[in-house]
Amino acid sequence: MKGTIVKGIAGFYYVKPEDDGEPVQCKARGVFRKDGVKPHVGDHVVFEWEDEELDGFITEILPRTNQFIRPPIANVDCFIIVCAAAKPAPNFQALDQFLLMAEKEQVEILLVFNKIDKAKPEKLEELRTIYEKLYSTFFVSAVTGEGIDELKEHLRGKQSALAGPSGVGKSTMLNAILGQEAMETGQISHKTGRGKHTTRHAELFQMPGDGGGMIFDTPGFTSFEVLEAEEDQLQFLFPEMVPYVNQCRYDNCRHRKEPDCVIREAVEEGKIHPSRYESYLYFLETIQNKKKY
Ligand SMILES: Nc1nc2c(ncn2[C@@H]2O[C@H](COP(=O)(O)OP(=O)(O)OP(=O)(O)O)[C@@H](O)[C@H]2O)c(=O)[nH]1
Ligand SMILES: [Mg+2]
Ligand SMILES: [Zn+2]
Repeated sequence: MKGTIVKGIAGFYYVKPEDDGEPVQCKARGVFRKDGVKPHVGDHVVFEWEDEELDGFITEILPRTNQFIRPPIANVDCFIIVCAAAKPAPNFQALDQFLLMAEKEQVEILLVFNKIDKAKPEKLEELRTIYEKLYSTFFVSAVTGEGIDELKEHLRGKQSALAGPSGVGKSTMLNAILGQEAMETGQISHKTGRGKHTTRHAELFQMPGDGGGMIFDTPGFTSFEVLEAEEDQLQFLFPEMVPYVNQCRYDNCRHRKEPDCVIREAVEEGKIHPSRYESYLYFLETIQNKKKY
């Protein structure tokens, strides 16, 4: 039988059969351990399940389109990058870091600003100005449900992963999309600034209704390896910079202080937003500093 791993806990994998039905508790054949392959949530697998009273066995992991280490998930078709429009106030640098991670993977990106019920109109306008030209952008409230239906339409038939800092409302949004309390959510702790019900394992949920669609809720993508990009590749992760690449006076222009830099000109002319350029400079410096050690 074929299916998809929707959860992995303590050596067991829960495989949702392709032709529907409840997930089957499975073990992985020892052969994977020997080959150093670990089944990931999101993997499409072949499994055997002969006795309904007993566990099934995963016998084969089908080829992955992509895979991640932290969290260990596979076959992400689309990243839903979630940022709170308020509570906590958006941190552009942190948001851009999530966007860069997704850009590196060359998968579809949806940008969702949540908690619009708590945000000032000026803030929403600012977010719109910076990001709407760059990404498919949605403004939603996971609590009131505003904007959720429109977002849902874009998730049909894909495996989408929620990503974004802790406490922005990823799990709450997942519950709103699924129309059920699938994941525990929590107040943000004042001490740690993190959600109290911080998601601790990756899990893949089936969207209700026609057209299917599966959504990963994950514990934050904490280490992105964004900063392992080569410094000359960083510019390609900013979609608004791509049209200008290779047009500066110097071939190896890093778009910092070099003369005749078209990227800096584009910033001055308002074609690239200063906030995004600042992020670029920040990540460039971080990459360069990292190389020194
Ligand atoms: N006002 C308002 N609060 C929200 C909204 N969405 C989520 N929250 C609240 O924000 C807090 C954190 O929500 P979670 O869904 O747990 O956040 P998370 O992104 O899953 O956090 P981690 O699992 O720690 O990564 C909870 O108290 C939610 O009720 C929203 O649209 N509006
Ligand atoms: Mg969560
Ligand atoms: Zn330049």
